[in-house]
Amino acid sequence: MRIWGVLNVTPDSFSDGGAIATPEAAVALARRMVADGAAVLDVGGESRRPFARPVSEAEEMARVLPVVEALRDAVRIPISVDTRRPAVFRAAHRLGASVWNDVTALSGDPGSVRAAADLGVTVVLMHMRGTPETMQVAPAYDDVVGDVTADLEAAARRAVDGGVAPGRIVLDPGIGFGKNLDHNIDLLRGVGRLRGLGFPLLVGASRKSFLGTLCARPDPRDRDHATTAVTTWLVLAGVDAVRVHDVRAAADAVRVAEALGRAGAGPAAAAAGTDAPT
Ligand code: HH2
Repeated sequence: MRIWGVLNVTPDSFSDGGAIATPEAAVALARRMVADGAAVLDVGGESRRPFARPVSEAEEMARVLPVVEALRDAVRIPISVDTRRPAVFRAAHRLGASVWNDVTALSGDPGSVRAAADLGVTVVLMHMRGTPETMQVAPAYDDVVGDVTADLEAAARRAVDGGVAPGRIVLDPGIGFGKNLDHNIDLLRGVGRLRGLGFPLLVGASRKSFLGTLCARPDPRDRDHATTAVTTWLVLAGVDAVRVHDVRAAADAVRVAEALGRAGAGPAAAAAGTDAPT
């Protein structure tokens, strides 16, 4: 399991808005995330929280590009940029970004698929119904796992048909994007079906509001323990990567869950006395 550290350079992100006001602050946080075990840093300049207002392309560039440039010289792990705009990603790519995280699954702009194909970068195709401004109004699915699987399969096909190499595609069910509490739970429980599409899976549940509802934690910064529980579940479910704010906690969860998974310490083994609980 690989850990993607979230670096939001936005004044209004739902859990950490305004925490990174300068490229220097981003570098300091990035260094800590790398030391804690991050495999990728995901830089975002436009909040995706429900009902968020879009920022202009110029404003997004002004937020993201200086941070990407500063990170390029400071860390050795891949830098991802969370943007729905090909122009922003192209500019970030020139400065060293090598992964495009797109919550619109390359449908946010008519030039998105072309840009991803031209640049040959790894691209995250995330599932969302509607836009951040509208997605939580009345999300409805026949069968959320089946519907998300079909939508992601279609998004991957669109990308491949447009020239994106299949080996460059990562899929993401888009926890919290046009989903209610039950949808999010069903998706996490059924994440194994998404693996059947044959692409690596990234999941971003960190600090999201369904965890606040489940655990009665209205402040997103109080949701890291709940996030860690989800990370453990995702390791055991065979997911390839998680996108989290607290990299250190996730790294510990991954180590423990992978050790338990490897030991085959499931209920049957424990009952047979083949695995001591300590
Ligand atoms: N979630 C958020 C943003 N980008 N990208 C992917 N691939 N998957 C996600 O689940 C995802 C994402 C929302 O979380 P965050 O970045 O913490 O907040 P905000 O969008 O308010 O900055």
